[in-house]
Amino acid sequence: MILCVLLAVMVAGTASSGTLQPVENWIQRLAAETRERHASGQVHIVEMDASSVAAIDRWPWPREYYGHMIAELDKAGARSIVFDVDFSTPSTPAQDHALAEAIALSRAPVVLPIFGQERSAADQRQLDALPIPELRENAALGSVSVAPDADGIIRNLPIGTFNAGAPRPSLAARIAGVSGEAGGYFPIDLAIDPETIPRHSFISVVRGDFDPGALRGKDVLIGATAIEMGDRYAVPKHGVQPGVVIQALGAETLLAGIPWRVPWPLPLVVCFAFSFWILSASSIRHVANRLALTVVACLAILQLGAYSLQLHIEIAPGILIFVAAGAVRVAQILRENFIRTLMTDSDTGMSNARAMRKDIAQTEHDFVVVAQITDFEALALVLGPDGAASLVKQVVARLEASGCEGPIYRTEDRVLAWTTNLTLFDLEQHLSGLIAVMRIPMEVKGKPLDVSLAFGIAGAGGLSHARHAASQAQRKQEPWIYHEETQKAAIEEQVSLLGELDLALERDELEVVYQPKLELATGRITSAEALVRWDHPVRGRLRPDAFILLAEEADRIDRLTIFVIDKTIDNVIAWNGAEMALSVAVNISARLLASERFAQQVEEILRRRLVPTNRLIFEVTESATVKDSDKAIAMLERFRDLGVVISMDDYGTGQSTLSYLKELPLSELKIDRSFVQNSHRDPNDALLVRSTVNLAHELGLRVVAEGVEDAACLQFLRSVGCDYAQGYHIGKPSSCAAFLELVTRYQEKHPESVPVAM
Ligand code: G
Ligand code: G
Ligand code: MN
Repeated sequence: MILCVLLAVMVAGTASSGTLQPVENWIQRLAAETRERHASGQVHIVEMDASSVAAIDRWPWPREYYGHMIAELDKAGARSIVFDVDFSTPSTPAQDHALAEAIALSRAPVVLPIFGQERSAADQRQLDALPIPELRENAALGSVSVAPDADGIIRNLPIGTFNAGAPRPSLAARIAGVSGEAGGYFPIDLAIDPETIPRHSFISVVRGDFDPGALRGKDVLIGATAIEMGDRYAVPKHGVQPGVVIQALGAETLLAGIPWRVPWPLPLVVCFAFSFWILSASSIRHVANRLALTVVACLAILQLGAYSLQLHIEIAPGILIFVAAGAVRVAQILRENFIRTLMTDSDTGMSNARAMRKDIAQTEHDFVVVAQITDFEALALVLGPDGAASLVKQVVARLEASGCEGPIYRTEDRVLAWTTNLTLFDLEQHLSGLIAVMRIPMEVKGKPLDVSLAFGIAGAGGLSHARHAASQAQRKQEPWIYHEETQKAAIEEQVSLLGELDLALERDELEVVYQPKLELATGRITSAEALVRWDHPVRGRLRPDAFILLAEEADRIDRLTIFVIDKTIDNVIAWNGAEMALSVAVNISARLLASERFAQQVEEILRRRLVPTNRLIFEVTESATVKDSDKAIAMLERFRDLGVVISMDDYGTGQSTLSYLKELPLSELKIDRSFVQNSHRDPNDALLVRSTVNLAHELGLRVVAEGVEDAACLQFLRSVGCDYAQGYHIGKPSSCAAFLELVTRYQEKHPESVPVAM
């Protein structure tokens, strides 16, 4: 809006200073080039041409010749007889008299010229030249003054002028019989072809050698066309023309009606309104189209106006505002494009760090999250540039599919970043979800790839802090790290959560749910995994990854685990009493394997409660046993001696070899769900699952596959001889009652199965 007004003011300023006149002239001339009109034939020219000059052979011509001319024309019935010949000085009295008499005798009105000119180069006062008194006695007077433009070209003729103290109509106005204001000008209609104005040679007319019928009722203009007589002016389109022809063109113009000049401010205002349309174009092509359309429309209106309404529209400022608007818009678009390129990662088309810095300065958010792709450089080397880009896009797609709302930026080759308004607590949940999702291998260019992310979290606007935190996380092999200040906030949240966890443990607010394990040989559910849940009064039902880590770090994990074990034992004993021989697995955190206090608590419980042997399973992870190997093994052996079955959880995600596992007092191996889930369709996973089952059997271990999500997967596991299956396909973690219902349902389906012996 402001731009438009500014443009309009600038254009108007230029236009009123007259600077645009050459442009206006050029456009008008261009428009006139394509307009053609025949003269009406009402105006005839009698040329004082070269052959007349040759025939009369004297200069000035004796005035009786003009007298003869008047007589001949009058006889032929001319409507008016108009001279563009200078009679301002006397010739011989006889000659002057002869002409004066002819004028007096003529029935058709005779018009003689009057013109003003500067006295001399030094004295610019106007000197008026009138016909001598004797001649003007019976003649009308018409002004033949012309006013060429600054460039010496005649574009306008006067309607009338002030000469000798009185307003005088111009010759053209006299012929056309129009009246107007002295000092007013009208534009010559350049469409009229001067060649179509009928002409007669002076000498032939004087000799009576012409067709009198052709001149009946016509207006006849007499003037010099012979080159030696000078009196020539330049007009647009038609070049240099004799003065008389220009007068005739003027007369023809006025005969069609007085041209109406539309001064530039009006078209400028109209164009101003339309310039918004150009300024709102969205691409350079649109600008070009709209500009072309508007300019063509201007020219069309110009032409149409000139043709049908004799309008002379001053269009240049209007067109200029279109051109200016177009230029401004193109400049804007180029600038926007440039900025967009600056803000775009060229490999992926994603927004880059520059874009993010700009955006996050303007949008409300609580935290900046950075995800660094581990070993990106190595992956990029293997995949090539386009492979690397497609890898990044896949990672982004996963992030988005896992609920990363808001735009994700690629701030560096291996770095993705976004902002979030989640609380730190919810953010951590989200990030653990993302880490889990990333465990599923990607496929780029047909190659399966393991991609992992390290996260950095910082407060609002802290892109580089988050970035730094992410690279620390990668170095320290932690899932995420906070930038210091954010850390404080995170700790505060955790401290309050910890207090609540203590309270929940005290008030018995934690619940244990059971996920069934299906024994493939019998088709029965013979076991379950106990998974803890916390119904938080504000945050709703919390899954263990929301608080297990906290419990571990705040040294509450033993208390929590003992709680779970206690609940589990309650159930196992109750089920046993109901003739249901079900075993239950409890997850044991790594650090508990180093806790003497925990071991004693377990011993105490098992001594106190009569748990059938082998009904309680402890699931431990590889990393738990690797850390302080000897101590962990000793601890596990202690548990085994108490009648607890030891199971290796999440097998496949760590580094340990099966031969190392031989050292451990294991009875069971759980293959991690990231391998199981796709084992029936991914040959690599299939190979891993099959060979693990075989080797585990050789070591005397039974094998549990976790994460079984469909029947095809279950079928595959049967085919490779896997012992147990656990996963959503069989049953989700559910309450004790729901779990028992499921157990019963499976038992009814397979009643003939052998009883479980464990
Ligand atoms: O299905 P669920 O979201 O409950 O399990 C998430 C993770 O939490 C699993 O890896 C599981 O091993 C762990 N987990 C569940 N319950 C307990 C528990 O009582 N103690 C420990 N240490 N980990 C648990
Ligand atoms: O690490 P652990 O094995 O203790 O983990 C058990 C976790 O696996 C729980 O979070 C449980 O909800 C989840 N889980 C169990 N079955 C399936 C399954 O079929 N698919 C997926 N995606 N997760 C499962
Ligand atoms: Mn487990």
